[in-house]
Amino acid sequence: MTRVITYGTFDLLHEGHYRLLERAKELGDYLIVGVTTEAYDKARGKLNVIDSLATRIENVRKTGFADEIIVEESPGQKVQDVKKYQIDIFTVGSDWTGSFDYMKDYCKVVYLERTKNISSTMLRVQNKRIQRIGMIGTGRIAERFVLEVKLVSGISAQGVYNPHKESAEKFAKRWEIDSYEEIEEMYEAVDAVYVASPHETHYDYIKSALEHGKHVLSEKPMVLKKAQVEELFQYARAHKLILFEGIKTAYCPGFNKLLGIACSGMIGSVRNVEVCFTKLENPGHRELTDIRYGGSLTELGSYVMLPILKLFGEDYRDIRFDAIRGENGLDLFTKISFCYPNGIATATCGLGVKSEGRLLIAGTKGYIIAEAPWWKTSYFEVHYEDPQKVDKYSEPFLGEGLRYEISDFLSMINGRNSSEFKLTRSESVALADIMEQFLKAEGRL
Ligand code: C2G
Repeated sequence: MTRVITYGTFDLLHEGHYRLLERAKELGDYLIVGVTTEAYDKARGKLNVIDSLATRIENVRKTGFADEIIVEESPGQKVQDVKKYQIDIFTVGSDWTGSFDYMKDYCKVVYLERTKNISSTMLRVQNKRIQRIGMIGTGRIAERFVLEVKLVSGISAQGVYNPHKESAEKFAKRWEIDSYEEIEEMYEAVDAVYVASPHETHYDYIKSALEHGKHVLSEKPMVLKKAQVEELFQYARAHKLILFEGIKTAYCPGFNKLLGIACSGMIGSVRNVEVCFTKLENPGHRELTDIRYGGSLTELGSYVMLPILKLFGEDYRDIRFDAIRGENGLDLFTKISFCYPNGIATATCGLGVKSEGRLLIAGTKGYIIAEAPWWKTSYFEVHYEDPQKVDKYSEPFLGEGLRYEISDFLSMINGRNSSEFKLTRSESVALADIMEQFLKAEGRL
């Protein structure tokens, strides 16, 4: 008798899960299914699991494929289970290919092909609780995105579009999703769209996705002109669609904790914010060769301006840009100085000059300091006049951190707007406005 085991969360059980269980059962005579506990999913960074453990177990039971259902509570459990239940084959979907090769010391390991797309018929039956997202763009950020989507329950990466057909096909093959030759094909297959194409193409893609009735999560900077961002938000609102700018820092738990403390009075009234983020970029990359839309500010400006807008607001009295430019005129190192009625701030970013990345918030009673990578906030300190007194705060930042924004985007689609304050529409408008002012001053717009 061949004994097979597989594991999963099996939240909002869909046909991908069903097909996996069906084929797992066919691999042998006796199938054991391990269903993850809430605590284990939390520990491994899976967000937004909706069904309770009891419901998920019941749904697996109802498929009729499991001969036995167990609960998975910790990372080391799989090896123990294989020994305990005398397992011959461990199987899991191909989205995990390679991750469980260590199990080969204990039993045979089979990666079953992941189900690429989830059909609309199934979703109708389920009351459409799973959002299928299509991606525009196949760059580095799109790769991170596709990995992180996997860790948010209730959303599934369906496919990818890139006008360069070959890039789309290559990407789709690598990540086991569909690729579309025509963008219209993608719109038909998805509920939401992730825009990760070059900056200057965002506006047209966002507009067309909204016009096709799709919710949109756009990479930052969403759009480089104030009037365009206002127009898109207006359209989205009028058509009851979510338009969301993906600045990952804004949604990460550590950063929100930091903002909470900055506003709590612990450091008194905030009077000065100094933010810096530099990332030396390969001179051959688009960021340093696209002489119209490249450069430090368009690339990193959203991150460094975020804490300032969050803490001081959008009504600055004065703004000033200083930049060090490369031979092609692009800004390699840029400083924005803000004057507010009750405070001052500088946002510094660089692709061609390295500096110490930090976020420093000074108040009338003390200051907060978060060192690089503060944009993935996981640790910060609060200091006071008395140097002996230091309060230390930490908060996990999981993986690439995109899962937080994806989870908040999903909540908004599902009608829960409690995350909207993390990056408001007017903050997105202010960001676009500042980028536009800079690009105009540089003679690039
Ligand atoms: N799956 C699939 N096709 C999909 C979605 C999921 O074949 N479109 C498979 C996954 O590869 C996995 C199983 O269905 O084998 C359960 O998926 P999830 O519930 O998302 O659980 P997962 O996070 O993959 O848990 O210890 C837990 C396991 O490591 C895997």
